[in-house]
Amino acid sequence: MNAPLEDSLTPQIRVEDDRTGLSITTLRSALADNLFYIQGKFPGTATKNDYYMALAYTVRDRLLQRWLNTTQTYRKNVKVVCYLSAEFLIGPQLVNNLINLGIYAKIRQAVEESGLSLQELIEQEEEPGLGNGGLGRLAACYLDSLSTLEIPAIGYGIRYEFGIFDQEIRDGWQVEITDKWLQYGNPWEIARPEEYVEVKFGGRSEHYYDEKGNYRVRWIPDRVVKGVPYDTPILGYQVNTANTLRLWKAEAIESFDFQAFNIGDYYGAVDAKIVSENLTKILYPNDEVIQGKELRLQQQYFFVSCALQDMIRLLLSTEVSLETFHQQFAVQLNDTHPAIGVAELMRLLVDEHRIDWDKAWHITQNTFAFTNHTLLPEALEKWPIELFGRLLPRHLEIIYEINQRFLDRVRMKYPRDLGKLSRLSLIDESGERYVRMANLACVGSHAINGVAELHTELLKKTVLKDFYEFFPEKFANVTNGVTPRRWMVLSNPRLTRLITEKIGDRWITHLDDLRKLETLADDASFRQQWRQIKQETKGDLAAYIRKKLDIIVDPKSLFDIQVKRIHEYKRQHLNVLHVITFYNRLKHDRDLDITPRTFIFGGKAAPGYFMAKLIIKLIVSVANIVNNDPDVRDRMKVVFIPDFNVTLGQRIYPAADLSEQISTAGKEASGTGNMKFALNGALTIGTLDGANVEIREEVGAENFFLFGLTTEEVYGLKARGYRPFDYYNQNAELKAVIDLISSGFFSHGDVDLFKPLIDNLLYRDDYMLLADYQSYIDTQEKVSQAYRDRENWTRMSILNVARMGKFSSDRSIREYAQKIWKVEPVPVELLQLCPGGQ
Ligand code: GL9
Repeated sequence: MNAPLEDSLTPQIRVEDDRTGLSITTLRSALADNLFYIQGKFPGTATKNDYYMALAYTVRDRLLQRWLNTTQTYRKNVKVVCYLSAEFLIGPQLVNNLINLGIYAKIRQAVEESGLSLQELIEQEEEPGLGNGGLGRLAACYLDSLSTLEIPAIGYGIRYEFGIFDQEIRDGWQVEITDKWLQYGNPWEIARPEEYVEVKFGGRSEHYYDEKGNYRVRWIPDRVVKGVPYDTPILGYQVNTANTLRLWKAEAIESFDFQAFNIGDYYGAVDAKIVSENLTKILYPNDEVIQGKELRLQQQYFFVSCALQDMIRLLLSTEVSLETFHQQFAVQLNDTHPAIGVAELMRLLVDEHRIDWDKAWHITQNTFAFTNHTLLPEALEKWPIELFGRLLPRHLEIIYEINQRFLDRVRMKYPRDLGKLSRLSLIDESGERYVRMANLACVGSHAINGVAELHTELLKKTVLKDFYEFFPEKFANVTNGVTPRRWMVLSNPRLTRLITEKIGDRWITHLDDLRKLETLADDASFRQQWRQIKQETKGDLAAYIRKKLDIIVDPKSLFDIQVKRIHEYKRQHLNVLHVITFYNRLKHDRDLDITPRTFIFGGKAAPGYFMAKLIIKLIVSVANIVNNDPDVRDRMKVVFIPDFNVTLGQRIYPAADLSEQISTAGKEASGTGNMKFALNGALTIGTLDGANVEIREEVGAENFFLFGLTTEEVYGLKARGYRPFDYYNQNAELKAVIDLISSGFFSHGDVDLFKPLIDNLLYRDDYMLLADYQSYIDTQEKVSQAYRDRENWTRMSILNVARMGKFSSDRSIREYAQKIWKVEPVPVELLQLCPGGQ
């Protein structure tokens, strides 16, 4: 593969030495030095990983200048965005940094002249899987855009020792393997042990009068954990800004628990260390619905407290009054996971810094803004009062106080409306009592946003209806976006080169420029090049599939791809119903003139989500039958690609012809995979859900394959009484598909294996697959017909890409900056050069 782009950034460093120089000679010698002095290896004994590490350090050296200068700039009274997220799915760093530094081509030359293959070294990198899916990846795209737009920002999160599990498929079932991403070292992070903070847990609060007779509260914890920050630079695209992703690791405090309680008890002392360090050991692998586990609440509080203490320290180091906190920081809550921050900031301001309640509340409300990421009602986070009070006794008191003051206002506005009161309360008292984190986030923030237009509208009408009626001015929409650097320049170098040849490279930071491709859609030779590139990229994916799975797929067939977390609402099993329908049609008419397809699936299931795991088993079982049936050979293949992650996404999105975005209308908040596919020239088959609605609006209805019920129709049908069995009974082709699964045809005669799935579809079908089946099948037939007219398909593909400008995360971040954070770009100058520089 060639360089995604020619290097264009001239370094402003005057002394060319091993650490900063960019000549090929210097880069080669830096690589050799790092191999020797950092990895401690001679070339003869060095492993591929040693070379990868040496290269990574060579690159890191070359971005430190920008990173340190950025940090300096932010000490000077500028408003900083703090993005609080339990997940950051940043993906591999090497290539991204090469591209953003503009040194990809040079490094490739230096590496190759050293007798190595850059591609091989790139493949050595373990991606930090510190997220589950869309929500964590969105946080990473936003960090990229914040830096590229030169907006001062810090991402705060958790340095999980084990990220999202690696997925293996054994006998068709998902098996989870521990993700030991740190085992060979992480060259991109720098630990800052001297900047540790202490986080308390448990115990009780003590109310007292201070020396001046003021009423005070202090928290006497029964456990203290140390939070140690690890920093990763997030370099913007060809700018000097390199913001910081600061992730916290929990460690034991030796002086506590240790000496005082365990004199002579060595094992007990080590126990304390283990208990503390367990806090940041593992990422919870659940998507959407997170169960109320105590360790999870500990994780949330831990990183949020670390972050807020860090901000306060930063601010106090500049001699600015703490009362300006909200003017110095805009803190975004990525879902309710960090919502405890509202109570924690109040505690820090009131208890520890002695600011009075009203002033502290003003600061708090003006600091926080809250993004909701899901409409699934079962996903609303709540914590049993007993658990909450045991872990965070002072925060529970603060939450009661916030609630009392808030409910007083509610009573003023709605006298005698007890329903309102109980729905808005921060405490759920309908049965066992719970703290409601979404309510805390709404009350403690000045802005609340959904992640796509439809989603925001539905929030206002459903899960946050009462809050919308009470605080309409707080609500806004910010439609999600994805970074074109990773999701085009890095992952699709061929298309990047073609587009840049035609319209220049400004589109990389101003994605609306892609509009200039519209007229080229009518240019036959451009279409030929476009097709050629898609063909080659599909060839690469076909080679990967053959190597990893020993399945031969035809790159000339239509690549129909669904990759995302496995979830019933995302309806991978609706896709399977189409696969089997397609298969049955071929079997019944062997001469059927069908458009050959390769059906590709990928995605992880939450380890405890039985139905999702059964859906994977179904996909793999269908694949095994279909791929070994000579009757359909050359006309269809089914592939489940294991271990879908960022790295694999980079291979897969660019190779798609058709993007499957088929969730039940009203369930997917936005989706971001839908954007990555379309940006890379896939056409979408989709429902009117999440950001699909806006994608269709942008690309034009004629360039989008729409099917299925609308949200209103879904609600209406549910209200009238949905009877999935009737659809089964009345649709012969659907019945044949379901009966084939039930018969054991895909399960070696085992008629029980898929029964839970089938029974669910026939008698419940919460996600209305059967209601949408016929519409989906008919639309898939249109897709097949459209693909036969390759010229027109290419036209539609080009127009899709040309009209994707809106879905850059740069646009999303600009909206957050203007509407919510009130922040401006602060360009970084490379004033203070590195030691040795002049
Ligand atoms: C999600 C939504 O389900 C997606 O529709 C949305 O695009 C992203 C980002 O806003 O957030 N919310 C959520 O909990 N997840 C999402 O993907 N789940 C995971 O991240 C696994």
